[in-house]
Amino acid sequence: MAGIKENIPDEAIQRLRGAKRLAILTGAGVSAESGVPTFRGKDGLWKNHLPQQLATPQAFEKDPELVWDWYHWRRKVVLEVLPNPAHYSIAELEKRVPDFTLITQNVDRLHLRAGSERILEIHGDLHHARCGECSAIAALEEHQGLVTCDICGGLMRPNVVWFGESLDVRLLEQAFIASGSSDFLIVAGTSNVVQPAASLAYAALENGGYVLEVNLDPTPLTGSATATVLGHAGEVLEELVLLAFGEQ
Ligand code: BJW
Ligand code: ZN
Repeated sequence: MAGIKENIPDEAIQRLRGAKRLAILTGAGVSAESGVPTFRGKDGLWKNHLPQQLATPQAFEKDPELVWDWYHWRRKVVLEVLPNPAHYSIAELEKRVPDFTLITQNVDRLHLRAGSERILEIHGDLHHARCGECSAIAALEEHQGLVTCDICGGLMRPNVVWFGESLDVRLLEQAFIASGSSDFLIVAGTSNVVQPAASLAYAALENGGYVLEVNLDPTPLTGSATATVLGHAGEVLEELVLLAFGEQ
């Protein structure tokens, strides 16, 4: 697309090319071009429910069947779509910079399917359930409706992190170490409003890292990021890899 190349600062290209420790934080916008609805976009609504209201322990307590139906639907959606150039460009960057960490808020596993290996899924994933009674984890396949535990018979829940719940301490620590010690952090396709993920970019900035934001629109991070490129993540990241490392 005309203009993308001109919008990527030369300094970002140089710094990425020379990066020793690269971290990338992704959000729903990175999967948007695959056809996965974002959380806060106008396409995020499901049967008139706001995602922000379904992704809570309170919603599950009140109506577990409704919440499970939404997660089964989302699992089906992500299984029917393919990774896009944003996912593939990120997988390519992992090959170019040996000290690499991908931190994703996405639960769709599209990064894995695109070939990324070093991934911290800090908000969990859509393809597993966790028992509310015995904490057993089970893979989801043809499941529909409420999911019960094969081990104890208890009600299972999606293996994701809802609002008000703590993230896995070990994963979160690794995410802060990776972003805080990175010399280059790309923050792509996230509204950067959900904590603690939204603090990762500031950890990088405080330690002198170059933070390149890629988003369709400005976010609360935009004023603080070293640079922001407004555009589709697939196009911008593909161009960035090309400019920094040549032909893929
Ligand atoms: C494109 C594009 C294209 C589109 N190319 N770009 C401190 C202060 C205030 C509040 C809190 C705080 N600490 C904790 C909280 C409470 C809460 C929170 O952050 N609330 C804020 C909303 C105010 N956080 C929590 O509850 C967290 N728990 C926690 O911290 O525990 C301890 C604690 C609890 C309570 C108080 C204090 C401490 C847990 C957060 C878990 C978030 N879970 C979810 C659901 C996961 C499972 C599921 O998917 O169902 O995670 S919510 C949802 O938001 C999901 C996402 O991963 C997450 C982030 O969304 P994301 O990815 O940024 O998507 P969008 O839709 O918001 O943005 C998409 C962006 O892409 C947009 O900017 C578009 O422009 C862009 N875009 N197409 C490039 N093609
Ligand atoms: Zn159980």
